Amino acid sequence: MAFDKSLLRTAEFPTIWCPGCGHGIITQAAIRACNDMGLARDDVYAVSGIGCSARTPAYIDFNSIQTTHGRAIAFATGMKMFRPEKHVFLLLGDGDCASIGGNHLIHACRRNIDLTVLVLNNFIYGMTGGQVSPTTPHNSRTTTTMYGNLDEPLDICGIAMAAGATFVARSTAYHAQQLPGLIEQGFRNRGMSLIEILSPCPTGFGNRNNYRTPADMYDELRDNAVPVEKAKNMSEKELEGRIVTGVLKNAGREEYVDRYSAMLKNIGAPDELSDLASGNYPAEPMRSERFECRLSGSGGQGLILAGIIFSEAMIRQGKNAVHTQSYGPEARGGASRSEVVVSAERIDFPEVSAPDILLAMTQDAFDRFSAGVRKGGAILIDSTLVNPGPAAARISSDGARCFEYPISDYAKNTLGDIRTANIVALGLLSGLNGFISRDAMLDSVLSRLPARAHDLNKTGFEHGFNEGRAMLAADKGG
Ligand SMILES: Cc1ncc(C[n+]2csc(CCOP(=O)(O)OP(=O)(O)O)c2C)c(N)n1
Ligand code: SF4
Repeated sequence: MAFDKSLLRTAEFPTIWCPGCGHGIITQAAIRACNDMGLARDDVYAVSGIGCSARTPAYIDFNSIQTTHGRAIAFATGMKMFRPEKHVFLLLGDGDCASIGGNHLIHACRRNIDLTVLVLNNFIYGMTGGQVSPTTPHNSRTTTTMYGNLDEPLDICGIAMAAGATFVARSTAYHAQQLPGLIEQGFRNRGMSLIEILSPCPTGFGNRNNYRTPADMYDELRDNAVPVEKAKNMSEKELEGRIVTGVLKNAGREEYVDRYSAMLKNIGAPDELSDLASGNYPAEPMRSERFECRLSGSGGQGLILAGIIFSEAMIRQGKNAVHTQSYGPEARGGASRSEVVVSAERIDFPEVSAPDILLAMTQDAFDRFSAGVRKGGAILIDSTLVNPGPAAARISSDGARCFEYPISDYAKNTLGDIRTANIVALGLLSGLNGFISRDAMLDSVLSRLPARAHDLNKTGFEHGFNEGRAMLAADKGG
């Protein structure tokens, strides 16, 4: 069994773990499993939530991420969908996995997504000082069950099996020799794998439950373990208080990412995208590899739709584009934001940090976002609703340009339909930015609207485009 120390981030040592804690043994077993499979550093993503167990990715030199408490499976699902070729494995505490994250666990098992979840079950919330967890044994004492735990412990493996995980196993930190093999089987299973590993917590659990030393806790794991093959011939009574170890379930079933890929193929998604990306739309090249756009205002102004249209226009032009949206709980009137990242390259980070273009269609949006525009970028203001006031001088001294147009007034009073304001704004943005093809944007607008709305919106878009071009010419001239 190999152990490649170069996979440890020794600069992070010493670890935070207390003497006798089982988490270090499990970390070592995970590294051994990767070594035995010949996995390179870049083949593996390690994901955790929050807790003593969740510190493990900090000590292993894979691509690692520590996420929020209980949400690691959700993050890992996104990572697996985006990079299906990677081995994504998780290191979760029993609280992380079965309390706050219990729902994510159930649904990941149901989907049979290709994740390997190691549950470091120490029967307690270790990091926060030893509160009761879903796996705390009946009658055990914790800081929140001082007179003994009234609840029965949750069987995490049982839940995973019932919910549809395809590989489920159990072991303990005492069984250090057995662990790498089980973890390797989990990695090799194409689907959801869960390996529960009982891990002594002398500080939070042992001290309160009459274990004299950490070694007592390991002795108990040794003495109570029963291999699953032997357990099959034992009665329920004989199994009381015993730990059934080994592979509890190993049953293949179609994996989620594979099903998703098959669906994309069936609906012809790749062809559809390449049809859209016809690339026959002349436009100036973008100034930078990555271009960010933020469309901000309030609910009901059509900014989410505008963001989708913007992204699709970029794809038509042969670029990659990612659209994200954020809006308040109100259907109308609450803050609304639509963001688009455009790049000729693959987009790894989908969020806008310093936009090249900001559209502000409410005063609140302008006040919140105008300071964050990139140097050399442009702000388009709906002057019907926004007064830039003294901020305009600051914006130009920051190196951004501010353009104003009465978008809402024109949509409402000239076109006679306030709902066209978002399309007028897209016309203005296209006119102001040479790298946006007028034809690509207009085709995207029309493809997203019903035929009866085409004429009005085409008029609004073209008016906006011409006004944008005129403002740009005046700006350059000035
Ligand atoms: C959303 C949220 N809720 C609560 C906490 C506080 N918190 C931090 S770790 C933890 C529990 C840790 O227990 P477990 O997941 O079993 O891991 P262990 O520390 O025992 O390894 C809690 C409740 C938090 N950080 N975030
Ligand atoms: S509190 Fe418990 S789980 Fe946390 S490091 Fe210490 S022994 Fe390990």
